[in-house]
Amino acid sequence: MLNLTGKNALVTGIANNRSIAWGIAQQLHKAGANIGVTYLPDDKGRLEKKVAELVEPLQPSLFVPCNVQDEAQVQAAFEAVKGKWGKLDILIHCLAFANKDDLTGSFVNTSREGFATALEISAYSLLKLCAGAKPLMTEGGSVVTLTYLGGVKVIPNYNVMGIAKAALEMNVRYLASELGPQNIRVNAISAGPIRTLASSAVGGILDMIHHVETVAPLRRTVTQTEVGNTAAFLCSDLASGITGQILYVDAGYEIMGMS
Ligand code: NAD
Ligand code: 0WE
Repeated sequence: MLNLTGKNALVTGIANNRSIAWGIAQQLHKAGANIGVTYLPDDKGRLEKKVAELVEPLQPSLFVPCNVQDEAQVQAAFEAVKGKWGKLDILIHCLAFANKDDLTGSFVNTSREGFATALEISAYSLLKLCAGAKPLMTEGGSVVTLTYLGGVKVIPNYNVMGIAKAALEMNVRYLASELGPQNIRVNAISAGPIRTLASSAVGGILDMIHHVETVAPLRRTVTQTEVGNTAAFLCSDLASGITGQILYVDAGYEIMGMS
């Protein structure tokens, strides 16, 4: 059975109760894992307070700031893991960012800075977090990241995020290859569209969700809990033979050739 008792799991990307990372954290906790949470610090500490209140029921043994653009914060986060837990078993990478301007209109006009920002936060960060996790995953480990179909097929307005997700998915393969000998598995979940803070900030997400509801084999979208259950599976011994994979949790939408 799925059992994560005694496993230490660091979860990034919780912003609110709609975050996919929150769905994952809850399912990892349910399976018995010890939870550590990182959050994106802001000037007024508002997000910190909100996230702290939200995750309280999971009694996280770690709660640390980690802006992935800040080397020192990333390093400090893993220092905290080392000090508190000694070893790490599970790393959840569940964050992405592109400038809002770059998620509408003309892709060809994406700025140099906008391109770099999206790739740095959404793709390079996986590699950076894996570098921090590697020396702490002394008994092997499992890394799970979140991707989207827009990294493989053209989805209107996803634009530079599509390039970032393509890079993220290739990161998964190179990381899986390099970390495999240490029994660290690296996989991605490609989730169908879900209403979250990030997706709701994008125009037309409701139309996209409606489209999936009419076309996907299961005639619906997926929930944060379903993504969380898949993440828990990937992090468990039940998935001990799986690495380097992109697993679609999208109600089957990806297989359809005509809509
Ligand atoms: P969300 O807004 O809840 O989560 C995004 C997170 O990224 C936030 O917690 C935010 O704080 C964090 N973040 C942004 N910049 C950061 C930085 N510099 N350092 C650290 N953290 C930073 O939205 P979500 O939809 O749950 O997104 C989580 C992941 O799921 C993303 O990778 C997204 O691409 C992916 N995804 C989302 C959907 C969807 O439809 N919602 C579908 C497929 C994949
Ligand atoms: O990966 C994502 C969302 C990524 C995202 C969203 C935002 C909105 C607010 C990254 N950066 C930002 N920056 C902001 O300022 N998804 C998979 C959800 C999503 O985003 C889309 C989608 C879907 C689905 C954008 C265009 C089209 C479809």
